[in-house]
Amino acid sequence: MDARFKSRDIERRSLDVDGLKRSFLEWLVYSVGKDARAATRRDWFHSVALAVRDRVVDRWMDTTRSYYQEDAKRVYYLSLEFLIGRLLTNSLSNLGIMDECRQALDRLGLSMDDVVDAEPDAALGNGGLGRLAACFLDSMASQGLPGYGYGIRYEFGLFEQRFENGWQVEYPEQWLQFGNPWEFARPEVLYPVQFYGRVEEFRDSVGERAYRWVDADRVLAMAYDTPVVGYGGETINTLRLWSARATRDFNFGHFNDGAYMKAVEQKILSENLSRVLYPNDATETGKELRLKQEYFFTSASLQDILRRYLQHHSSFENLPNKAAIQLNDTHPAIGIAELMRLLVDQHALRWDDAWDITRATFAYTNHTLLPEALEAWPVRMIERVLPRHMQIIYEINAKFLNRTKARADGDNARLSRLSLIDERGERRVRMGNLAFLGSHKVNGVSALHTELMKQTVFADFHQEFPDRINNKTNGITPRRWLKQANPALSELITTRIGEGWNSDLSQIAALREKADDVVFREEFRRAKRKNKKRLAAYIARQTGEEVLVDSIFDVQVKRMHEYKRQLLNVLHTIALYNEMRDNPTVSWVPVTKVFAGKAAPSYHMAKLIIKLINDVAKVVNHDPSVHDNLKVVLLPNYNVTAAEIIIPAADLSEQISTAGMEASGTGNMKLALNGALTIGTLDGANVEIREHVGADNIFIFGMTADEVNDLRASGGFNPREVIASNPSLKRALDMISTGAFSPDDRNRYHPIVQALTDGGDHFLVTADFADYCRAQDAAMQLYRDSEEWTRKAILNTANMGWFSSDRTVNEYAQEIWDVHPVKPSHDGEGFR
Ligand code: 8GP
Repeated sequence: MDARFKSRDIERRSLDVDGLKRSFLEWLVYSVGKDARAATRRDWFHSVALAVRDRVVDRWMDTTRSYYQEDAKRVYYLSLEFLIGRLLTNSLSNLGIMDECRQALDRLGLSMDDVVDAEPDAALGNGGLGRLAACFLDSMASQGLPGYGYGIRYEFGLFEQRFENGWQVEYPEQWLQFGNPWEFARPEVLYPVQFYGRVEEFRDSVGERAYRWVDADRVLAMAYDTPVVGYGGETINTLRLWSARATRDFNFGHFNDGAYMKAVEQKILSENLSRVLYPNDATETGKELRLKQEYFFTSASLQDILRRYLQHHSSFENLPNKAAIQLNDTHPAIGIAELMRLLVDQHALRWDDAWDITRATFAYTNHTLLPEALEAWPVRMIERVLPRHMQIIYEINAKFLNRTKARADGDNARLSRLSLIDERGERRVRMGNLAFLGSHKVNGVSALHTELMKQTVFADFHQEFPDRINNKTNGITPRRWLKQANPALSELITTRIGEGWNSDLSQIAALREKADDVVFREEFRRAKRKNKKRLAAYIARQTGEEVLVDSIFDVQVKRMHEYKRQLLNVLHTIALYNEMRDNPTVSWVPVTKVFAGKAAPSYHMAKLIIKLINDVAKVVNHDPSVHDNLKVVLLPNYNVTAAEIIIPAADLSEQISTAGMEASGTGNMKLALNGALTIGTLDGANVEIREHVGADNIFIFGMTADEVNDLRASGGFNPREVIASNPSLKRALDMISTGAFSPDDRNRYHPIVQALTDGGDHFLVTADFADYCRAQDAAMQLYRDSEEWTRKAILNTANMGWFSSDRTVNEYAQEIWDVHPVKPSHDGEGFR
């Protein structure tokens, strides 16, 4: 081999400081095309990312080869969202070369923070469901599980949120504008995906009735692969995202006729499929383009999965032993009809065999019980866009209902609830029912949520298939959410208990005994304070507001939604503001209320709540009579990167949804792991967090899910009575309704006041207000005793081990997927 190539080859793998430094420079000069003097921070980021990527490629290929050679069963995680965030720190940390990289940059006169900050945040998701998918990728790779993520490579991720005059304004998120150094384009991995057209019936070679989908439009799905680096760098898995390509870039005929727009029209329309992520969290868009996106990535992924399977197999009966496909909510549920189509129409399997294979291959995770978020596509639309799939869905439904009818004793109401077609009003396909029926396992994401699934949306299905529903409580990756986001605390932890917790978070329980150690408490507080200073500086940069580092950082960060009850927090803020003004001589515990979160662009109420928070902030923050004891900030553009700064700095974690409405929550886990105390309702995973951290170390308040259910069933309550009996609530609401926070438009908040009063207060904000204030007071009292507070904070961190997503994916692997870790053989000169 040419000696020059050989030395370069070794260089690409070297992990020492000098080797890294030389690689950075080499990439800068020969790929970015800049000289060190002229390079911008972004140029350096690209050079560093490409150099780091070099160091994972061999291991990535080894991993893929091992899966292939062992013909291992793979799990395919199909998700319309992957909220991965930045990858540089993540890759360096999982490869174990963080310090080496820092030193190499240092020798080049560069700061690691500057380089890290030049990376855009990959926001290919809305919220919890998308972030969970990203945590699962990290955990699958870290556990050595053969796991692939499949999704869409959106050209524009979740919108960038800015505040203009206190209102949310959305801007396009151009994360790919300067290129993406982590991905590998695979122009040769291309699958056709069809839309529209019609179905033709014919007789196959043995004279059986068969169908083919003809006269359809075609779009191509092209793959982009991103390596997913597991902890320790042993396993490198793949996230494969599809991008839409037109079958023909350009119509020469139109161009020659001078119709220049028309010449490229088809290309633009086709490629719109992967243009943008729908910014809807828990509300359905009802748009044809969304349905097409769902089918587009599902079909391409299934074609790819079958291609991989057929490399080793010549018939399909083993598919469920070699592939587990997890549906991340119903967005990819059309895949059930698509796999049936591929098996029956293209591979000529018998219907019943195809159905057994399909059901044994798919499993479905439900992430929300909110009725408006349960997907139901108009039959009319599916008939037009995916005509063959509509027939298949009808067929699945007919066979199922026929079988069920025999046992249903003429209970037609029950049959119509079980049907895949909702016949009330415009006929619609219930994607949840399709996902349930086409899967061998269906899971909820916390113990409470899973129980509620059995009692509510899937009650009839649960009766029909009592073994199908199971629980898999969510988790979070401790690598990103403790090790990387909170170096101060994670270094402290490691000095005491070693670094085993990085790959086995249950080991963090060894910190329990440190809660009684005064020296450790002092160091724990010091780490928290460091993080609070970092957040205070960030707040100042983002909002211009100066906050007291020694105030309680009371944090509510999540999507803006009425059920998450940011309004309850705002009402408490106003009540506290009033108390502070009324009692200026009391020595108050200073409080900083930190909010962040995006609202769906069409969700007017959520946007109005954003404006209200900003309006309240304006009044409170500039009122000298509260002596800086209270500050309110709403940080713009909440995303993974912002979360990494906010979460480690939190003292109090707001998890205050109406009980029964938050499926699980994962922010609650990140905050508790980072030593924040939770103030929360018995909702979602809060219930399990209480069990783990201990009832003494969490502030629980409010109605339970059963109480909420009973109250609603009994016809609700009269919020006006509740308000009249609570003077501080009444005063806060009166201020909102009379324009104390909106002197320029006194009626601005009429819709909010209306919803909380005559509207019946569906989310029970007023009903839970008094108990919430009691819990807030208890938290403030406790904060005065900083030793006791710290003790409880340490116990939170120490008791959160179970909430690692490693535990969660292992449960999926054992109880749903039946996949096992594969140890890749690295025979090359890899590292470590
Ligand atoms: C979220 C749930 O709201 C949250 O409680 C849970 O922790 C998370 O999923 C992960 O399981 N649900 C969604 O993000 C969701 O339903 N989004 C889809 C509508 C887009």
